[in-house]
Amino acid sequence: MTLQAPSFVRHQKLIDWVAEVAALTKPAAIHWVDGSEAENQQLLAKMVAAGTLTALNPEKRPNSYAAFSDPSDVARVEDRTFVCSARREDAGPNNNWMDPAEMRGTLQGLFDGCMAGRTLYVIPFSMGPLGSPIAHVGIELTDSPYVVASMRIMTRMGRNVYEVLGEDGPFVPCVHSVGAPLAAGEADKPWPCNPDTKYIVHYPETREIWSYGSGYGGNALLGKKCFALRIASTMGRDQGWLAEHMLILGVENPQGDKRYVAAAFPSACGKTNFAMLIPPKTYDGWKVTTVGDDIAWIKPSADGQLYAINPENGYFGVAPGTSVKSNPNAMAMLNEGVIFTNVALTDDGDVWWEGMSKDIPAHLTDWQGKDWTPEIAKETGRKAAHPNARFTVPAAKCPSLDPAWNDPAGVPISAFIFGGRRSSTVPLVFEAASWEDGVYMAATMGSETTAAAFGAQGVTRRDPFAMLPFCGYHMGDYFQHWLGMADKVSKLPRIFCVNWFRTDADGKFIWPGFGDNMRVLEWIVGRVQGTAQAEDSPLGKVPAYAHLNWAGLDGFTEQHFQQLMVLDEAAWRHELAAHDEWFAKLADALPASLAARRSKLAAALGV
Ligand code: SAT
Ligand code: MN
Repeated sequence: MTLQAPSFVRHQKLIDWVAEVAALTKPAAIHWVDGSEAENQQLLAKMVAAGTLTALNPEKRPNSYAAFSDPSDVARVEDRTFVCSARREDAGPNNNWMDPAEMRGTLQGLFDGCMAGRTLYVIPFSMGPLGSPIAHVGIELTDSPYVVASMRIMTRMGRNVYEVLGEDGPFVPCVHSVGAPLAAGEADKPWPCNPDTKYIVHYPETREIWSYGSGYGGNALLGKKCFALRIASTMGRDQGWLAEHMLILGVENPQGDKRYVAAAFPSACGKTNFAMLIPPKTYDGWKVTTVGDDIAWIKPSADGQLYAINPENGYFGVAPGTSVKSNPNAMAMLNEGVIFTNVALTDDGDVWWEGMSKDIPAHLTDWQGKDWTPEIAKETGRKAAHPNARFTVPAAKCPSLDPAWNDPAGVPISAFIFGGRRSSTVPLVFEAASWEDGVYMAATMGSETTAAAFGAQGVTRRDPFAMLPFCGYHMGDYFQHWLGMADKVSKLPRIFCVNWFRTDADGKFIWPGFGDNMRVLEWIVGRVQGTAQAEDSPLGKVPAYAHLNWAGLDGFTEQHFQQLMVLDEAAWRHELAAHDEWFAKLADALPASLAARRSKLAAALGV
């Protein structure tokens, strides 16, 4: 094994750190990833030979692959995710905490020799456009070639990152192992991982990430939730900016007035679909463009506005439910050059998942390699694709990609939108009367659990700012940080709340959703531009029926609209009690102004 770094790496501290991790993990080889196409092809071929990847039929889906994970390794593991700040109270009630010294001891034991028989890959990556003042660099050390190929899509990855780093530039060190060392001569598994032991660990003070035992998604692609949200949120707290679980989209009206909005939704609330929305036919001359679908880094600029970048370079989207109806742009970008994980395979070497098409194939190989037919599904309830099956695809392939998506300066944000999945209580849309009111609504946001999520269905959980699993410090301090942004920028974005998921007495969605969300978006940007009308409500400003554009929407009446907007007294009494329960968990860290806002809201609602 050679420790010799290639000539394009001139950063001695980085070279020393790689040597240190290699001495601990004892890999068979070290590969300094350069990000080239030739290297990528070699890795892909190696994974096909190892059975990790299945090459799809090139006539159906060129340059595309399917991976199938171990059944123990299919999603983020929140109960195995830790924030190890020096003080327990800094991690807050929203994180699992362990003493950093104790955790380092545990991990030292686990990482000792954990890469035996494997290659240690050194991945240089930039979250955000290279050299952007909003971007930050990370280095991930991993023993998974699947992670290398995925990081090449999801981040700006390759040797030019070393030019940004120079000889002593800052980077976030990320160490990842699948936790499955190989004895001499031992055959590898197609999806190596550690079924019994998983740790996803963050040290916020030293800005380090250590991940053990999983090869899947946010557990292993450490630039995503671990760095871009948990570590970056603490960097934002210390440096005066925001790292958020938000999509970013552009809306341009026929007059050419263009605005950008950032929107936070919990999982399974249609974030990727909203980011790639195609307006209804009657919206001639309107354009919706995509900057990002999952994460936003937002910094104050000299002109008094907040500017956002998408720190990612690709989409790691949920496949099930993605169709030409729900997201035609996503379907178009999945035509080639995609890595799919845990989808089903058709008999002619293509992919399929639940909700992809009305016609259900007569026979499939499911994500676990078993025969699947509609009859088997009916009998056993077995899904062809795992509910958390994913596609990994470069952002550049998105047909609605915004021209400024790669702009190092970012895009100016005019509005923040917060939304959860609520079958009752929360109206289709409202505008907060002030920054503080908006922070209150985001801080108390709830969402109903879905069949895809672990636990009981239809239970409303608080998921403030859609950041509950991703805020790397005490949620009460995070709320205070948001409140404090009001002093950092002169042109604050407006704050809006939406709910696409209200249901009628039969449990059916009242709002048509998807492209028709444009009608709500038009009102939101109209409010920002000063052209859209509104009336007062206890929650803030709301549209009357006549204030929205209904052209071309058949079968949706004023009565439906009123059903979506009604404030039910009993439901809101219940809702405020849930806010109280959640706020009680934050104890002393709850900002006083949010507690005060709660009383004002109760009075306004008359509950
Ligand atoms: O697995 S990821 O964290 O990357 C995706 C998600 O859970 O939203
Ligand atoms: Mn997400």
